[in-house]
Amino acid sequence: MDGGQNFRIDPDRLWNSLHEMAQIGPGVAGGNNRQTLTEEDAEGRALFQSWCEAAGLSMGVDTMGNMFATRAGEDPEALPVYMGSHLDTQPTGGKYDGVLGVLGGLEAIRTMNDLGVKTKHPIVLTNWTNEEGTRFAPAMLASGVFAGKHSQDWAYDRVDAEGRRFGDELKRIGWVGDEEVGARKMHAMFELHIEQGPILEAKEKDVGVVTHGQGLRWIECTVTGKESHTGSTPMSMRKNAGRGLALITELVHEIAMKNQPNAVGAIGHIDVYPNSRNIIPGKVVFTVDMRTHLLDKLNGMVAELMERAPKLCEEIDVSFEAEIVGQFDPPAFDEGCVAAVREAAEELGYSHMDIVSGAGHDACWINDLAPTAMIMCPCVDGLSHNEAEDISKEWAQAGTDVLLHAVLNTAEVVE
Ligand code: HGY
Ligand code: MN
Ligand code: MN
Repeated sequence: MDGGQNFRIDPDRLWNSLHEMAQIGPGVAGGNNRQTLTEEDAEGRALFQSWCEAAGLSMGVDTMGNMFATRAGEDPEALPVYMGSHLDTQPTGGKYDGVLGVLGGLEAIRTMNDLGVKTKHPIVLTNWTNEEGTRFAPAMLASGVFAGKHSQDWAYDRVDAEGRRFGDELKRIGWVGDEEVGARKMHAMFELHIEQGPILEAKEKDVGVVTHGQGLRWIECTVTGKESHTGSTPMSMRKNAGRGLALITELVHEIAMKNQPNAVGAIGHIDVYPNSRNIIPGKVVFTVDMRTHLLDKLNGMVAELMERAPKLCEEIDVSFEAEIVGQFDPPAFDEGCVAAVREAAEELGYSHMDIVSGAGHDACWINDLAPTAMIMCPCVDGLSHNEAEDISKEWAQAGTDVLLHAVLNTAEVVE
């Protein structure tokens, strides 16, 4: 892109927008609790829509609540270049996970407007509904429906811990759009996201050029024993579902450690029933999260869990059931889009390295529909999904400058 070296975003404007959005759905320790389909999510969506309209974008919303803000191109027949990520957060989330990708895209568009840049292809900025999957499993639910991985009916029937349906909550907050999910076609898609890991900071790199992502399996397990009195039930007569959770927690850790390097496993979601101090747990429902970027290794990890967990439970006289409630295979991002990211970083003089994404992202599903790549910026101590998540303005600037250039180079600037 001629003169591209001079195309730089306004880091202060970006930083101000990030922190204005962070005021919506504050956490209790400086981060955010703006969970999907809550009043706070609706408030964040409304603010984002107002900013998009102020930037001259036209907003479309589909029946999963995905938001699409379009900047017209010179050739309306050309498929658009998409950017975007998600505005929903974890219950104890940070200010930048997902939000940087949405508001970084907005800043890129604001910069295009400032510079009077015209592109052949239209440009569309997206906010994907329910990327986190914490209130309504699985993660990347709405981008998954968009990519044809789940039916909308199945997605609408997902329920939260209080039994509220996704479809009812989306309607309640007033964000059921009229566009058919997945009807939109893309020329390419770029997602800017914080790394959520320690590599870029440790290697002192400004930008991560994401070549691949980890595959993920979320296995919801139910261990069933028998509720009884914690005081009067002899140890020999107990059917303690809590012990099943403990044994499987260690098993998941052991399987991940056996598959090093580049394999992870943990249990983050746990519901104990009846969860009374003086009742032996009769049932424990929990979700195993296993990930690696090698498909055969991932399938082997899951197979070992499914082979050994029932035996461990049988030995302590409790039962084991499991259901996969979320999954995607390791994505390899489009080489052309990855090259556009790498060239943009070089053109702008930012230090960069190739990296595999540890976390899942909407881009992982969109990668099955259109050429897709991701740009990552470092985060302090690699910490994320924690209210103390932090990045520097300079890191945000570098990632957004690279996003701007990768998108403009792909959307073809018209002189
Ligand atoms: O789970 C993930 O990797 C993403 O943060 N939803
Ligand atoms: Mn995210
Ligand atoms: Mn996240």
